[in-house]
Amino acid sequence: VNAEGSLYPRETETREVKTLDGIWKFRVLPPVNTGCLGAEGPTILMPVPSSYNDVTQNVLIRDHVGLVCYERQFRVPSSWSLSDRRVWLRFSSVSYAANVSLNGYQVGSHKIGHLPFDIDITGVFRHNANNFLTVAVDNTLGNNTIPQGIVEYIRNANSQVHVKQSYTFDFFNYAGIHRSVFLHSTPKIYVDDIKITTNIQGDYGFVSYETTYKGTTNNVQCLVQIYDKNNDQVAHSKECSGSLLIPKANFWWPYLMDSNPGYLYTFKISLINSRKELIDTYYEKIGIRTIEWTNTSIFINEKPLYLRGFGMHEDSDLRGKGWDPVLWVKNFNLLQWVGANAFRTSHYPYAEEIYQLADELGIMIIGECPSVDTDIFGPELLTNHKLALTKMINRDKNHPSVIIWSIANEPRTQKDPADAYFKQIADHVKSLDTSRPITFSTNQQYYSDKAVKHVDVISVNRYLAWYEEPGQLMDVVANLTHDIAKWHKKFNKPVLISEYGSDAITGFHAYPEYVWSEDYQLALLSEHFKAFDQLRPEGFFVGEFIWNFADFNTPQSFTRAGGNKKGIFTRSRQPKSAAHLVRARYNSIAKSE
Ligand code: BDP
Repeated sequence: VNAEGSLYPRETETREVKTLDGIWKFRVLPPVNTGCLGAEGPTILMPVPSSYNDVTQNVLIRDHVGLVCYERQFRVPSSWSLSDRRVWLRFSSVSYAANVSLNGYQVGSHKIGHLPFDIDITGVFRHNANNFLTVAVDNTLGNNTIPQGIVEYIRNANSQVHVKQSYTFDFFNYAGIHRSVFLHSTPKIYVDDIKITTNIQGDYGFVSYETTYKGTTNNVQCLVQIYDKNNDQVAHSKECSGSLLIPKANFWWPYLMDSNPGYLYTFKISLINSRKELIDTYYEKIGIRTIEWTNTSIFINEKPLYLRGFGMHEDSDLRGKGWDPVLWVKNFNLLQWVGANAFRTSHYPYAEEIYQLADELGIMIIGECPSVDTDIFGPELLTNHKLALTKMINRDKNHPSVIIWSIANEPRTQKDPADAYFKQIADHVKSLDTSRPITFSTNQQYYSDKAVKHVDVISVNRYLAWYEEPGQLMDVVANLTHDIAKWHKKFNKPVLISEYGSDAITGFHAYPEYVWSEDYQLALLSEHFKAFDQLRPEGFFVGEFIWNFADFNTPQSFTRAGGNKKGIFTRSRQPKSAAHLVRARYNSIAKSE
């Protein structure tokens, strides 16, 4: 791998992008094979992007553990073969691990699905001929992968052995080429990265930027220009790194807090050679806003924030975790319909296009790294966990929508080693970005958690009247208000509830309310709302996130009826009864802002 893929592939005056999405060839490898090169036998058709699990009629493909191979051919435009060009392959997400070969040679490999990687194939691809691309994908999760899993060998009474992947997290371990694959071309000397941070003062906006380029040691000049929504230039500079002032700036505001939420400027960087010729140019959408936090509150543009939203998943029928613009434009329409202003990318970084939509619509994101149920806190896991955070922050750092980093979900923070482990994780994130607060979702108690002290915001997952005392709705308000207040009292930090909810089977009604019915989900949410309304005036409670936005698939278990049914929308994105209640609440909170 030659690059960590910080810049999204975009067409500009100097760059071209082709998609390699479409129907690829696919085969499942028997366990004896260690790679795809030389693999023989029939292939089947497989769409990219998609998880492979739910596309076929074959249970062995759905539940496969180990390697699969994706193959396709492509040709490269002759203009890309010129000596001043580079040609790249960009994989937006291959879960979990990928080995990429081109024309029979390995050209790159990557671990940690959910995050992109770029491979420079200049000098390797064939000009004027077909190129054979093979991607070996391994979905195996072990002790030191992020997230962790266990591979078991199950022996039956006839001594036949089969392999089983087990894991404690509660979503199906979908695998495959999950997001778009791009073939793209940049100049040989190219803009490699851009880092933006913003500040405000009165109605002034400040944009601090650092740009880096690669491919030469010669003197290259930069030209930085910032354009507003009408394409009028509002600032410019010849410095490759610096700070620009924008008078009367339009700030980036969240959805419904302002009549013009999600205002984006375009940051343009151009590299220019000594003959004053354009070498490379790239455009990044940016929002001007500040995030600040104290021991009680989070502020956006100096205004206190109250977050109302959901934990979500990348999940849908047939495509599993495959990026799908139809699904996500619908998801954002539903978020707006219901009046939400935020969601958490539980439990991994989502497709980059999703953050682009959130930037544009003013929906705030708690960006979570793919560490779920972190346990056995060894040095190798720590290294991989830090790497996952580095890659995530590298990819997502410029999105105004991302307001908080979540470093894990429900790690086993009651254990002593979690203290030192999470101190190092938190320090690592702070060394990369000090402009956003950090959190993780804890399911521990205020008296047992050993790691919350290392983060800025406390996010609590609680399943009152569901996993704890199912059916006992009458105690929710008293117990939840007591619990949340204790967290603040002990740690003196802002607190939000990052998960709560109950499963509801669409169309199952039971009144008086009974677990698993739509009526029970509605009543359970409404008891929580009473608790939140008591907590808000206390001044340290900063947000409520329902688990979950929509129903989603999980591993098979007798506690899951066709997956997790805690969505307020079904898996096909239709509202359950509770959605209407949430809509009334979220919109009325928005009106009071
Ligand atoms: C929480 C997990 C979440 C699960 C949820 C549930 O953070 O991933 O889906 O429980 O059981 O503990 O519904």
